[in-house]
Amino acid sequence: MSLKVYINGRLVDREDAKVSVFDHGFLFGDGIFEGLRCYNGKIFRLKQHIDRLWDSAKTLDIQIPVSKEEMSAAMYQTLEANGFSDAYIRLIVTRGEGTLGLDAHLCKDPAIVIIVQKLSLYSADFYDQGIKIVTASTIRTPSDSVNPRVKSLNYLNNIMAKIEAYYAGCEEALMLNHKGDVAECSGDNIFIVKNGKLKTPPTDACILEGVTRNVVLEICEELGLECVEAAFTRHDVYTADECFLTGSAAELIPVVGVDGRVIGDGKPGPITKTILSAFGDFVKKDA
Ligand code: PXG
Repeated sequence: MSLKVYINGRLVDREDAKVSVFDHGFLFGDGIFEGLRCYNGKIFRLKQHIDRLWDSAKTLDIQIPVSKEEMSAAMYQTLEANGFSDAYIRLIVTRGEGTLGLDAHLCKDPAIVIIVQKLSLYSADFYDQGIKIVTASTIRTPSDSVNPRVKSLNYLNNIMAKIEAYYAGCEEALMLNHKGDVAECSGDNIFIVKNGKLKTPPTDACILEGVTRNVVLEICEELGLECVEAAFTRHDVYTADECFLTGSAAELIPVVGVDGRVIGDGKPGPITKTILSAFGDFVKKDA
């Protein structure tokens, strides 16, 4: 059976899932998206993803043509049409068809696309042994440009950083902000651990406020682990005891090397493992 893709209220076969070349999402990256997970038939942190999508739309002045409830129902409908109870969901809203010019107000009908997929981003080895990352020369856009808190379709900055990681033989790229502080990775948020305490960059450090990041903050509170949202630099990453990344696709992945330096003893640390296992429990409990 061919994969069914949702486009503007219709479920179509993958081969027929097409949008107009005049769509500003295609012409300019003018749109927004979310990457969600469905575990055991329930979309994880659905409200947080939907709220973030609506916030992104507000800033970009895109009028989403359905209600939050309708959008949620459309995702469940797409999962059901494909018989998936565990899946990765890509939800996309573009500004819709317009002219070749930049005028956003000529785009009258924002388009909604939902793609569901079976997914595991990194191999099991990476979760057991950790990944290596490298600092990219491409920085996050400052918040007075398109704010990185907007999950827009324009991911070229992140893609450039990921290309740098590829050529450096690393799995992810560490991105700094315009102040030189650590922001996040190309598609994941970052946490470091030092002397039993966790740290992650604050939301004003030019990061996407990750849903998984926020779940980890909750888990730390539940487990009585101290975790602060505070600015830090690469020095803090180099000298950390442990480091890990978070994202809906990757969930939680240990980092054991950065810019050629070994983090801690070069193996996923105890706090990372504790949170990784708590995350698994959290997902099951929530699902
Ligand atoms: N930062 C950025 C820049 C992201 O794009 C995250 C953090 C994690 O956010 P959530 O809400 O998922 O915890 C993301 C996630 C990929 C990929 O291939 C990642 C994302 C989107 C598309 C692809 O790793 N976004």
